[in-house]
Amino acid sequence: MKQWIRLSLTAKVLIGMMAGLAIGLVMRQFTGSTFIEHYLVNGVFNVIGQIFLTALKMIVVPLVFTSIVCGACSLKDVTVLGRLGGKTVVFYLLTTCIAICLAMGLALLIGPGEGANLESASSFAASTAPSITEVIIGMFPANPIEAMASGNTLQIIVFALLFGIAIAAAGKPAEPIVKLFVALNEVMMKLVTLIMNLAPYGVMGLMAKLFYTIDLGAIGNLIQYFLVVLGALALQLFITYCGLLKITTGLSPRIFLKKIQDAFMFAFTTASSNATIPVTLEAVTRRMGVSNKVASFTIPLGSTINMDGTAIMQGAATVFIAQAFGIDLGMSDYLMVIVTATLASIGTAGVPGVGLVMLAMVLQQVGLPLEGIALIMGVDRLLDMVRTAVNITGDSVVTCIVAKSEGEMNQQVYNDLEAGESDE
Ligand code: DAS
Repeated sequence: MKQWIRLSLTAKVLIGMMAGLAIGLVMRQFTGSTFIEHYLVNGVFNVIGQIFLTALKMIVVPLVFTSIVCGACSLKDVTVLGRLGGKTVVFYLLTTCIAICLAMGLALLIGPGEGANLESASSFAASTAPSITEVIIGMFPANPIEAMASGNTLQIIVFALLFGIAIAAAGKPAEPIVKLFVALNEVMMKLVTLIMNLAPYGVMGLMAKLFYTIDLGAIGNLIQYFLVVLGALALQLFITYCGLLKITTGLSPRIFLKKIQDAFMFAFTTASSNATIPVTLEAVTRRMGVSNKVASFTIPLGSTINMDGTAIMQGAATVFIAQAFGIDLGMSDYLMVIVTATLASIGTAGVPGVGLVMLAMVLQQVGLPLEGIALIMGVDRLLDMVRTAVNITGDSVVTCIVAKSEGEMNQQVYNDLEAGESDE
């Protein structure tokens, strides 16, 4: 027991993950047993996993609201926010476009769908592509309470920014509110640490159920597609992000990768950028020295509008499905995929499986058979875990780049490998 307490959170999560995987594979040997299915898979393991996920999601809205209000009201010069926001969005869109081009280039090179010769059959219910104007207008909440109740992250971000700026503009009379939100933010971070202690158990439950239910047969057929997506995700992680970080800030990518690992693991096991916001915020502020003023804006914003991992899946899947159904796509089709997948990621909330739903929108845009999605559904849950981890890593890299350029990063903390190690 004493050894367990001394272990780092990442080690505990990894042990929880391996234990869940092993339990899931052992339970597969007894598929069909009512006891296993009812009391274990959909009972104990499902409950533990869902409680952990729900607890993380429970704190996203209050944490995002308090940390952005805190960040915004400490911004003395509103133009800083304009410059900060502009830089953030430009880098988010840049990394997403690079991600899609990487994925489509790799899929065209490898040709994972070549020779499948599938025929088109039933259709897949698709959602319509939000136009640019709809996305922009939709960012402003008609009712901020409803935005919080429905977890509309983009609308919460916009309201919190405006509310925080108004507090700063109100000056002395609003000082008690500033103190209140600073205290609230501290409390929220403490709540994050408390909930993170549930992680190893929650992760074990999530993985046990996943490896009991996943269709292993499907993975054999799609191993090429699976490897293409993994390859593109790895290129984005180690080439795009590490290259961008080094070139634009001179910061060490090795230190960044070491310090992002807790958030990376959380995103991997929860497959939800939104649920991982608290952990990502802690990683970039306490471990990398980014000021809350920047992180409280860029991280929640990134978990909603910046999903490079998802864009990689959509780019690779589009090429894979076109090849599998023997459909030749032209350059204009590929450009349409880039625009649609980027828009799709802007309007997509960071929750499990949402990338697959938005893929329907991308396929429809280029006239590909929607049932192609059924082809990749079997392996999507596993890929969702990896691409979500890449999504939050992209958010964190851009946060470091923007913070460094704004002089809002304590480089001493960044370079200190022990800084902000989560207290076990
Ligand atoms: N799971 C989503 C996220 O939280 C990504 C996806 O579905 O592609 O980022």
